[in-house]
Amino acid sequence: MRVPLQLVTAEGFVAGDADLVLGGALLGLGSVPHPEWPVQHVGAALLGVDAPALQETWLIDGAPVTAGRFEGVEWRRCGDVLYGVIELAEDALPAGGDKTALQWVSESAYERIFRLLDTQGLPHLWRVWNYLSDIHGDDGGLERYRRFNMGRGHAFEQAARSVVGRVPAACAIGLAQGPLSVAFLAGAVPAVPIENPRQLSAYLYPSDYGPRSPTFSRAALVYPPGQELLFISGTASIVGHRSLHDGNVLAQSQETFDNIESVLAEANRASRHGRFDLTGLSYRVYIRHAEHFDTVRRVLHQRCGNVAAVCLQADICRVELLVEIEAMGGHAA
Ligand code: 3EB
Repeated sequence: MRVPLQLVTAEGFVAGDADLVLGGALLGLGSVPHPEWPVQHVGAALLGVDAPALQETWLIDGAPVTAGRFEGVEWRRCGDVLYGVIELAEDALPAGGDKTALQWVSESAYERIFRLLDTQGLPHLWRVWNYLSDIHGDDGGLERYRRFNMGRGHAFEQAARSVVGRVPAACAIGLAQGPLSVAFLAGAVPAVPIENPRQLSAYLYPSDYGPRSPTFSRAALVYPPGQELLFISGTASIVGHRSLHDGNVLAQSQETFDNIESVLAEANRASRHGRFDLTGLSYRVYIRHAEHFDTVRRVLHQRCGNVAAVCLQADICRVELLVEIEAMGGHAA
């Protein structure tokens, strides 16, 4: 029987049937075996789970899986859907430029991804997961997240991708350590980008937030064969372009769900195959301070019911933001 593209979460490490696996992520701390498919290591403490790590695995079936390693990008493909991961340490600096190491690896990671996608004939990035260490650290007079944005945006332009409008859903999260890590889903057909009327599009943020605006959409509808998936990007307590409720995790959590509800309503307007509901999505929740976990979880359950959620202690890309939440869902098309 054909398995639609679906994300399965398990405690610890599960070997699984490689013929059905596209790739995945390992969320948590400690060492874990590396399976034979691309895995993004998200080295952040899990909150509210006893296991040291959770394994998320994208299952798919329908065409033979092909796989490879291209310029450091580990990838697997099934039909017209491709998942890949690239991890780049910030130790290689090109000589003589004015780019910092992080800026350069950010640019390089995306350049390699776009070259792979062009080679594979699957040019459309759907969803990207970005992780970098010390996200607020200074990097040649600019915050590291801002350097990351300079590199990412430049690579989009170099690869002839739009930096406004048709851009992928994403998250960009700070971890205590580790290389720049970028995982992605891509396909043959473009994603349908969704914006949030409560928020200025991130690609239009003013230069107060850095010399180059971030390159992501608030959400994306994507179309693997026979399916419609919704990816809601990392969402925080931002209205317009301003962060709200400095120091108040309860109010930030509520504002975040107001934003998620709003972008979900936009997605439902654009959906071709039926509605998505808050209670039917699965969530990844990033919490800056572990002691805020109970408050955030209470708001999550008040707003969404008893949904599937993975909670991680991690840094959000603006210092004043205490929580960021992303979500996904899917149904038959
Ligand atoms: C925001 O709304 C919060 O740089 O890819 C959320 C999702 C955020 C994705 C990214 C950043 C990114 O601006 C931060």
